[in-house]
Amino acid sequence: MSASPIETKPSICRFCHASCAILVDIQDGKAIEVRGDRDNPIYGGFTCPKGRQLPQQHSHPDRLLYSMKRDGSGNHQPLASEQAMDEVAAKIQAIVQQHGPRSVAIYIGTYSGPYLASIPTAIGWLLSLGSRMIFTSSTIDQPGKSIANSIHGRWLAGSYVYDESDCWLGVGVNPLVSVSGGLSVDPGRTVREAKKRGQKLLVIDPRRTELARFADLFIQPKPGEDPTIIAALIHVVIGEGLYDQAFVDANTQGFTELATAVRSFSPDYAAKRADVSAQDLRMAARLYATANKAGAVAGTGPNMAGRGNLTEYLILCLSSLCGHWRRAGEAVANPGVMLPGAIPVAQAESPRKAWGYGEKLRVRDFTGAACGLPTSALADEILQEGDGQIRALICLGSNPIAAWPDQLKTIEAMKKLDLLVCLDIKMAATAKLADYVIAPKLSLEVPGASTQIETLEQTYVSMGYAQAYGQYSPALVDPPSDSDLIEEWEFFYGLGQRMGQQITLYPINAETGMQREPRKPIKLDMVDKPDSDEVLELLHRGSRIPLEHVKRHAHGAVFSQPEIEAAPKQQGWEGYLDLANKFMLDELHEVSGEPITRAIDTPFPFRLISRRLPNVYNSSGRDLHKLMFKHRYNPAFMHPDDMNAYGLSNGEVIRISSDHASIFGIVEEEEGLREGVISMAHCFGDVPQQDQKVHTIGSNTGRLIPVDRNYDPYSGIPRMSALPVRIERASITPED
Ligand SMILES: Nc1nc2c(c(=O)[nH]1)N[C@H]1C(S)=C(S)[C@@H](COP(=O)(O)OP(=O)(O)OC[C@H]3O[C@@H](n4cnc5c(=O)[nH]c(N)nc54)[C@H](O)[C@@H]3O)O[C@H]1N2
Ligand SMILES: Nc1nc2c(c(=O)[nH]1)N[C@H]1C(S)=C(S)[C@@H](COP(=O)(O)OP(=O)(O)OC[C@H]3O[C@@H](n4cnc5c(=O)[nH]c(N)nc54)[C@H](O)[C@@H]3O)O[C@H]1N2
Ligand code: SF4
Ligand SMILES: [Mo]
Repeated sequence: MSASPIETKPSICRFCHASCAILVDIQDGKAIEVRGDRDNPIYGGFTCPKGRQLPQQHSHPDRLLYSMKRDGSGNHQPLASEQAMDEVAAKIQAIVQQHGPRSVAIYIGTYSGPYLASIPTAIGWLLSLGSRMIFTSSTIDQPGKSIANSIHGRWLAGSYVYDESDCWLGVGVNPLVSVSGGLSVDPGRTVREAKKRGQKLLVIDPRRTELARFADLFIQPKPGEDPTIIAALIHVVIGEGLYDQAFVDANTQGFTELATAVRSFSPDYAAKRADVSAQDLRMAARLYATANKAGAVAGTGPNMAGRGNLTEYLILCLSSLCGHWRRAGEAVANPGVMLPGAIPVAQAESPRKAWGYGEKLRVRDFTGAACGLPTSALADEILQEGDGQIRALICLGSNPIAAWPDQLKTIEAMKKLDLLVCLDIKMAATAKLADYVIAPKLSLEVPGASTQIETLEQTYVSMGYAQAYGQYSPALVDPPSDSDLIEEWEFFYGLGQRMGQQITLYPINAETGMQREPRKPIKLDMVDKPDSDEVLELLHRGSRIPLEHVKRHAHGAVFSQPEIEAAPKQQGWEGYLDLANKFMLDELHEVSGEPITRAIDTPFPFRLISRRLPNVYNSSGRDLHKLMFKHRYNPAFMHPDDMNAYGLSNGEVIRISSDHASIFGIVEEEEGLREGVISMAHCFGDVPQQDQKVHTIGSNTGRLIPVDRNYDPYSGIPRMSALPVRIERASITPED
């Protein structure tokens, strides 16, 4: 029998947020190979190993083909998706009747992003139920960004993206691995092209990262010292008169207070404290301030290492001092494709309140905040009995047991729930404890669009596309035969239908980025169910380029005409950017009062820092053999001198202990690390009963992190990087 022909179709990779343009070979209705699409105008054929494993992900033997229900003995049995929705709806109704809508919460994680209808439908459903208990992974990621954006104010002509900047400052961000931080389109090529143009790249990271190898200036500080370092840069910019006086006078408030607040952060002081060179700090400040166009991005490291709001706030202040915002008469990078049309104006929208509103939590005095409700408090909100206790949790493309800080508390909380529902493609650590696991379709089985990266502009400074780029992909393949899969949005829609609800899809509120035309909320037809393409159309209503135009370009396109320039400030406009938020300057004052310490002199002589690995995406990818060919665990990377001091060699098992818990780690040397630092990826391992399998499943760094100490008062994020730990040799025989 001859093989059936192979058909090749363009699409969008949705293994991670980066939305790379791909070509998919399809045979007998199945994806068999994925590669980069060279005909795409911006991605130009780039993919990473994860994306190329999409076919294996789709046909993985462990992939759930049916929704599952936990029986009395804790085992899961398949059930029809309609039946699952009937039962979950009935259970939620009963819980709401007895305990009120607030007892129902959702936790939205990374795999909600690629499916554009997921988040709006989930949120629309919950709000219509009367609950505002919406938690996302953003508050255990880079919550400092949303807080800082709010209290600093927004520049309505937007920021400069990497591709147009003459100088770029990356603080604890590693786009060459994370495809994040404003470099989501073929980051390697983007960096090389910028270097060719003469861009000055400044990198601050305790690890000589893949990005740092391209840096003109690499500063390798002690972890957790970013506020001090950025304050020192501001000290130099002000002290040497390098700031943009006209911009500061016209658009900011608080210059004098900021200048006073950074006075004690001289380069010499910061250098001593962070253990870097004072001359490098001066040089970094000069390069950044004197650039024509510049951008600065902090990543997860500094947001997790304590005082993340302050780091992010000081970075915004630094950019505002230097006037590094898009000016009147300059063309915007992306007038908008899936986003509404830009109406950029070179003026500031004044600061907003960043916390102290909305829902009040019962633990640690948390309230609603610009970053959303603190996910780090969710386990306690579930565990703490009494009025307001959360009893039902729906996890949307998320995995609390792998991802949340304080893993042991998280496990306890998941077990305590009256109802735990996970929408997951496999029996992940959290799904294994769920009452219901809803099995979704995977990316190549559903339509999608490149909207995710474009929309980043509205939350994160200096992110989004550098061009008016857009792509749409139809569903390319059918789900495996003999399966019963639904899309995530259909699950929430199904609950809404059963519970007699009206679901409304709300547009996101831009907190940064340039001003754009507003979008309207959309009421879903709850009688005549729309199909996924119709929902996509609805979600893109008001986009500058109608989705149907984007659809005409199967390989994606750049829609740049007409060029849009930032308008000058309106007469009498009074909006301003705040350089002197009281809470932030008080916190900076606290920093200046801290003693300069050496970790080595304490019972916890190492600092455990966060990092990402190229071939996994948080807890996804670990089960794909081609991605984990070297090892299936998350190595504990250490400096060779530290390993020598402990007599350790590659592959040896150590016990890593914080003042909260212990985990195993498998040592691997990395020359590019600072001494005294252990660098380890998150979202590995499983429940403690599986700890001995460290060689095949790795271990969970989240277990080492307490949530009720050293936490941020607004976002709740505890110290998840720069965590004090000690190590000792351990012995474990590898299991298979
Ligand atoms: N210690 C420590 N902890 C961390 C971090 C750290 O650096 N250090 N990083 C934090 C960050 S930045 C984040 S964003 C969070 C991540 O937090 P989460 O989003 O909660 O964790 P993920 O592992 O990304 O969970 C994704 C889940 O979605 C499932 N999945 C995969 N594909 C699909 C799909 O197509 N559809 C659906 N419905 N599900 C799918 C996966 O099997 C997995 O269970 O972790 C945080 N936790
Ligand atoms: N391949 C891959 N890509 C991913 C992910 C993945 O798991 N794998 N996860 C995705 C997610 S959810 C997110 S949020 C993004 C995150 O994207 P990034 O923020 O770029 O994440 P990382 O690559 O971990 O880079 C963080 C850097 O912070 C440094 N660091 C740690 N502590 C400190 C500190 O105290 N100060 C300073 N200055 N630096 C510090 C680390 O050494 C590391 O180089 O990546 C996304 N992309
Ligand atoms: S970077 Fe992300 S979107 Fe691009 S190929 Fe890799 S996994 Fe897919
Ligand atoms: Mo993240």
